[in-house]
Amino acid sequence: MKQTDLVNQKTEDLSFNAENADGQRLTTNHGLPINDDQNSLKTGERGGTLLEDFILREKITHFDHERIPERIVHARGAAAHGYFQVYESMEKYTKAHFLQDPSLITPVFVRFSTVAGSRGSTDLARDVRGFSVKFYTEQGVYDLVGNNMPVFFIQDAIKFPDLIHAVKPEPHNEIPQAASAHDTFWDFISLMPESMHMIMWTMSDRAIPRSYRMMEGFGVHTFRFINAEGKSHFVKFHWKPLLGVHSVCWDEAQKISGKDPDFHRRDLWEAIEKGAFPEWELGVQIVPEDDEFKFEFDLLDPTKLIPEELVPVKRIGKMVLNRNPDNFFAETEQVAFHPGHIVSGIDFTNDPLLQGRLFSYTDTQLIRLGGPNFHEIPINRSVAPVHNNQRDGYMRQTINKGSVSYQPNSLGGGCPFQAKAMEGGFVSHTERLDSKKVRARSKSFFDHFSQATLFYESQTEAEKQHLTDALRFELGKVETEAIRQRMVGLLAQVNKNLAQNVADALGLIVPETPEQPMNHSFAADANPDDYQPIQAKSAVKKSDALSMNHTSKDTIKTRQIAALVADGFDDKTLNKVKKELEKEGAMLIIVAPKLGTVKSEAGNEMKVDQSFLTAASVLFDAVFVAGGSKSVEALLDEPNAVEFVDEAFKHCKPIAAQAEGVELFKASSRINKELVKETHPLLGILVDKSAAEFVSAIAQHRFWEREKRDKHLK
Ligand code: HDD
Repeated sequence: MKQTDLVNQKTEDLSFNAENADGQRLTTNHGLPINDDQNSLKTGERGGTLLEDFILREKITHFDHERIPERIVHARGAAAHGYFQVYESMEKYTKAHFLQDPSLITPVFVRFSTVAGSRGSTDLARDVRGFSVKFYTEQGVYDLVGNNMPVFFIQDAIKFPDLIHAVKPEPHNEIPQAASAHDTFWDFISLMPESMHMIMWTMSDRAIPRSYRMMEGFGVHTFRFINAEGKSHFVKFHWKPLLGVHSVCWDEAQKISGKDPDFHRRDLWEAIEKGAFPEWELGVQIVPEDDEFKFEFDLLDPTKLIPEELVPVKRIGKMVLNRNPDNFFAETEQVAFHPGHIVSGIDFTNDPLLQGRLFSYTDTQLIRLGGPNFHEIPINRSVAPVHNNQRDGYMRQTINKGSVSYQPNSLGGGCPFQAKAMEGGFVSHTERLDSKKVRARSKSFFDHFSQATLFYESQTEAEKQHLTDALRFELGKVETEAIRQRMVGLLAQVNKNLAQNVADALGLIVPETPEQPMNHSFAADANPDDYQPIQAKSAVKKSDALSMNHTSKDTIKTRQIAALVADGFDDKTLNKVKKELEKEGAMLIIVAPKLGTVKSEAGNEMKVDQSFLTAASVLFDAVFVAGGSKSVEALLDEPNAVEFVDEAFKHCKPIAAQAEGVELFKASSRINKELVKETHPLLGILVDKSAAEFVSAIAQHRFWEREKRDKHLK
């Protein structure tokens, strides 16, 4: 069966609500055919409109109510349908039905998002990305509501509203949109040492992905797998993209935000439309219960990850996204995720961030979707049968029959009856709890820096440079000097060189003996000395998995390459390159001074895909300049063409030229003439090289070696 033909259970279920107007008459919402939808009912052609006009009223009223509140966080998103299949039965660890049988296909709906911006904001903000997966399993809906970073800013859900108030646009002037580079965010962070590990992630290039299809996903919290014997193992969830993990650079991100604020949304949509279905493997890190206290960090602390060197990630299945939604509002906007939607075989831990989330998500859907029946909205509807005694409420769709809506009952024959555990009935994991009721934080959560240091020190020099520059940018936008100074103090706890490099750019100094960072996560009456951060010794000094440099770089599938041409170009070589790139699953886009067609030096016509007015190098992964003296002459006369190459070079993308095409490189003010003379495959600059060499350069994604470096990036 072809994957495109895969009609899964959920697609069929959604089709019951699908509307198709092909060949149909226009009607009111109540089915009355409409004769005139162009004019309202009036007292004479030039007279007032009549209140009687029910067609006008219905149409305008519906329009007036078309919007629902956007999500308080993760408002901007894009989603797709697909399926998941496990590689081998996981029965040893979990009885979750969808993880037992490799031949079982489980439908999924996946929504990616940014966190801080509103619905209309740019895709390319420096931000965490949401990665939510809804599995429509035969035993009910399971939601894995994660992010593209494995840790979080805060340890306790009670701080979430504070975090979000701090990062959202400032309340007096609603500035800035979709950006953390402002005073309130860094004020909060500078007083929250527990956020430092997450700050390393958000200041890294992970916060500006090349594509949703090239991001990792993480469940963040430690969850539990429960097997048929009731035995529990701790588990951390990972999504590993088969295209590798790749980012853009910050200057590029800012430009893409202007050129195409829908860059990620469009990229996901187009890839699926072209049949290049994005794929991720589901990975798990499994920890036996007996090993709960084996680590120097607490498994319940969401600001910590388990280094893959300590517990390897086992890849247990694959997810493929193969269908775009039919309607953005009905599906992407109305989908309601909830970490509390679990299935038998999966359970929670006492992570205090997770525990708070278990309350928040239902609560938010009640206001966002308007009532308690949001589970009946087609995209949220379970494919497993739903029977219970919950009734009524706004917009109820189900017509429950009979007089019985209570348990126990005899009039309904005791139905719906409770399910035995062996029949899939959910049984909460039994956990021994012998404790006092306290409003407090565990001391095992007090090491705020060692994993931040581990992250920073696991990065390559280029990645450290980008992280340093991101902090310089963000703190450079902060107006209150005391906040910047506090941040430098916190960074000094992570890595002295990092703090020094950031401080230099801000015109600050790192104190010889930095002040003990302030922790504010304790009660008014507590003694602050009892709550100061501790420094644990990390069992791992460097973790390759934390650096994107170690990601897979063996494919150019779906990469977009711009070919710069004008009349008189050499089509023979261009066609060779095009064939080779397309063979590898990439796309060559013809960019020329104007739309229409270009004529090659051999007199052949070629369709132009984009002109220099609509295209920009930031929207591509690599650039090829075709040969042909007339073509190159025309391109040299086109300032946008020279800028195209110049910018692609600046953003460390592979650039290739054939024959006279090299003149465009020479015209660039940035490209060092010496580099062009020699041609440097190691720096991604290719002149008169084979198409195969170009392919392997594109697979490298970026050549950060081109960038100038700061000293002391240790
Ligand atoms: Fe959350 C949405 C991920 C902590 C409260 N969250 C939301 C979405 C994602 C996450 C991906 C978008 C879902 C969608 O696409 O519709 N959130 C996380 C992760 C967290 C996290 C990975 C930490 C590990 N969230 C978190 C906390 C709280 C919330 C601590 C509240 C105490 N999150 C919400 C929310 C949202 C939400 C307000 C907004 C829209 C929605 O739920 O449906 O309830």
